[in-house]
Amino acid sequence: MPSFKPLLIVAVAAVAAFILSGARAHAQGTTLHGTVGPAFNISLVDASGDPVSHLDPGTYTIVVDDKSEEHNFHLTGTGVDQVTPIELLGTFTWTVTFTDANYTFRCDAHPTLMTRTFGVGNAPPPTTTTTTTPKPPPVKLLGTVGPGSSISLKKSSGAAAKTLPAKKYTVSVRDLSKVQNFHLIGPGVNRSTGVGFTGRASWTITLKKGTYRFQSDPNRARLHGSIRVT
Ligand SMILES: [Cu+2]
Repeated sequence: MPSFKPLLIVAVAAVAAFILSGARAHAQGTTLHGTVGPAFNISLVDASGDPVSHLDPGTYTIVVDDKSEEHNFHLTGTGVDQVTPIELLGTFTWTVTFTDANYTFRCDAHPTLMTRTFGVGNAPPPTTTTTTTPKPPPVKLLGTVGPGSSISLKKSSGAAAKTLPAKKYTVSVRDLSKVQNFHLIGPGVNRSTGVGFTGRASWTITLKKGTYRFQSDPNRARLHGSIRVT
């Protein structure tokens, strides 16, 4: 039956091609689907439609459906940087290899609103991208009364604290006199050392706009000063 032979060869070749393509598809791994738009939606889902939050390392086919002319889909991370043009609509297919790291996809036109992160392999869990600016420590002031008849309030530079910006301060007080005290009075603040007390005190205070006065109560006419807070 000579007519069967070519048919058999074609059939064998077709099966072989099918197996080979299947094997290649397997080697390339899973297909993920990215979507951006309409509105401010951006997503990356797996074959079952679940949002991608964690993947195994490997090679993936990513099919991105860019449904908006105002947004794009930008996938970045270790070894990966793929982007669709903002002004173009359409379907884009990428082959990417993810390694143990965190990856981000976002719209470059709306990077704070439209950003998602997922981890691959044993990468540490993605950290939330809230940027907390650390508060500066309170500025230090040095208040001194005594010895003898003297009172002062100084900045850490040694200059007299005459005008200060409104904020939090730490006042380090040295009361060196048994017959004077250090008393600071003004908006929201009324702190003092004892007249008979000698030693140190530390006050954390918030100075608000206005005028503050420091004095020694037994001698307030002579031993005093003021600060203007702006
Ligand atoms: Cu956008």
